[in-house]
Amino acid sequence: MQQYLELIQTIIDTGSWQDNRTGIRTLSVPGAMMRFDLAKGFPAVTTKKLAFKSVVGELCAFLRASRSAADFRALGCKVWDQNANENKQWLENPYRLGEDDLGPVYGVQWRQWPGYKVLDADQAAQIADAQKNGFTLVAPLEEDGVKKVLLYKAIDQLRECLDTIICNPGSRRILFHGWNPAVLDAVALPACHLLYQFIPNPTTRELSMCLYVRSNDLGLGTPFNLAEGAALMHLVGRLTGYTPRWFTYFIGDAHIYENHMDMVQEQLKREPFPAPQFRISDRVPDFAKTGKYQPEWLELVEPSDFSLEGYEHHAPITAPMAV
Ligand code: UFP
Repeated sequence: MQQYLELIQTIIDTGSWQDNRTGIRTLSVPGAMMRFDLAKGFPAVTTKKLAFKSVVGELCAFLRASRSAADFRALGCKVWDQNANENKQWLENPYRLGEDDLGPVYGVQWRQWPGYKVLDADQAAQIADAQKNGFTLVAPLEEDGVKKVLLYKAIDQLRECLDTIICNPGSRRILFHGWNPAVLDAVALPACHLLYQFIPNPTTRELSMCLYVRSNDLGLGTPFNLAEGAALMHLVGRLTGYTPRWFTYFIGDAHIYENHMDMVQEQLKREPFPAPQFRISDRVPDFAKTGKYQPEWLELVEPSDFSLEGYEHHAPITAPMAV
């Protein structure tokens, strides 16, 4: 995790102070990148304690397309409580469905991206093709006097990524996106980690991934998001028969909140420990051993299926999350 500490140092050395919606200033740099070789270990922060249970709880909730902070809590992740129930703007939002609701956040977009097509009613071949691909006819429409039809499909982007890794690993189009412009007004928090691209190498059977995070809080967010991205690579690798390799992590706005400065300064004084190993329980089928593709395990996996082995870390440090 030397790269994480180096990025903190770069922000301290070269960043500029920025105001933002939270009311707590940040020291920020525009654009940053880290690249981890997962063959050398799991990118868990060691200069403080990583909230590993919370990380894998959130991942399981995303994989199940959860939109309620109660579901996240039930899986061991409390980080959504404040966003669901304490952000004034969200509390007043007409799309909020009541206590604990978050709107269609991350996992809903990953697994059930709302896809619509408006086709001319006389384009029978197009309509038939869309239906073959899982779109269902919702309603007839009329636009400028032209008869049309509206079709809908909840697109399971993540599942389609796994299918492509299995069937067409040479594809350079294996990605899923969390940033849906049509729902930005209807979520507690617009996606921060938003573009995931898998790059399998069918010769070496190694799976790499690039992740783009538009806005990342180095004190609290980055260690969490890094661990979760790496855990996802391990899970996807297990289900498709690949070994996780290069994890490249891009940040748009990389920042440290003013009230996290003591936390990160303390981390810079600490000597990092070697990277731990990540384990997934034998319960989760290994494609490389069984040769059987079982993508339904994306939903069946439980937080207790994930563990860290040999995780040595310094004392925990907490700091308030900006909401
Ligand atoms: N944030 C992260 N990672 C996440 C997440 C939020 O770093 O996974 F959900 C931080 C980034 C930023 C704030 O400090 O939360 C989101 O605010 P904004 O939408 O204004 O960028």
